[in-house]
Amino acid sequence: MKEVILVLGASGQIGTELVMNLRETYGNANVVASDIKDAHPDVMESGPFEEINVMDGNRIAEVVKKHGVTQVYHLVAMLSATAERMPEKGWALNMDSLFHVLNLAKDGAIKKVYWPSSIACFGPNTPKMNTPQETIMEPSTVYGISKQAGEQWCNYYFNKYNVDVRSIRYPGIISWKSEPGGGTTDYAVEIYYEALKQGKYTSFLDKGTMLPMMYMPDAIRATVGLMDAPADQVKVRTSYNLAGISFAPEHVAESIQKIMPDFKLDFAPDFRQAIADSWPSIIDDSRAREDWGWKHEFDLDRMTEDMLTNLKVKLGL
Ligand code: VAH
Repeated sequence: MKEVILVLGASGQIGTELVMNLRETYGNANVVASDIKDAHPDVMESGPFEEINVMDGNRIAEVVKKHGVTQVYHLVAMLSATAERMPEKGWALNMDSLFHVLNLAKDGAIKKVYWPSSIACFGPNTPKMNTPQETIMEPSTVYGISKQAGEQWCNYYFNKYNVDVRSIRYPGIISWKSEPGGGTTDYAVEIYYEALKQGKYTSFLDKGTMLPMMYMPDAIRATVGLMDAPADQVKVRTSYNLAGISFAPEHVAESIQKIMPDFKLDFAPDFRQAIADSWPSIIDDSRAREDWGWKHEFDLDRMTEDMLTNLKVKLGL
């Protein structure tokens, strides 16, 4: 049976690159991009795009039927910083949209679902170093609560309705092609733009704020790798811990200064510091490595070199 994939959130930071990666594998016509606004020109010009508001379950079902969709990657979410400003909207968007997609799978309209969780599902009393796959999970943010709840619903739909839904607890993700929006880890993207534009950056997270992070190519490879794994290798049906590199803002500055010695970093922590302080620093992803062969490839310096090289072209510098 031909695989046809629908990506919800194709205009977002991850969706933009995931669509392009999936189209290389499945063929442009077999990967339908969707969002509430137009996506990156590469996405719009390389294959089908449908305008979908994920709060409208009927619209999702209509597009699934129209294109004969077999798999849905549901990437739409209100991220941590934004959701703290509008808790009820954040909860509704993150949860109601997940139910629309899970119920499509329960009803047999689609075969497989990908839905990302986040290290935000952990909270202040979760062990911060080498955070285990199973541990204390008392998130203190709207986004984290929605991700923890979503994980439990994914596990419920797998056990009760045999829905093949798979999930990864993404760390902060860094990329150059599309910018993140509304996240607490966004500093780790902004710093590269500002290094090239201004030669300096003021971080909204303080010195010493170590967080789990990952370069986009690793995140895409992990996402597709999990979805391609044989179902019997996917033994965790809440969401897999995934680790790449953990660093604090000053570590990024040191990495940038190896290429741009005059780059300057200073700190002005804002409300997002409290969010970051509630999250782990280093994640144990041994279960993902054991179950489906995960291994990250980018370290901080290799990411820095790739970010600066590509951003210079993107910014016309
Ligand atoms: C955020 N980028 O900052 C997201 C991510 C682990 C953080 O989930 O909200």
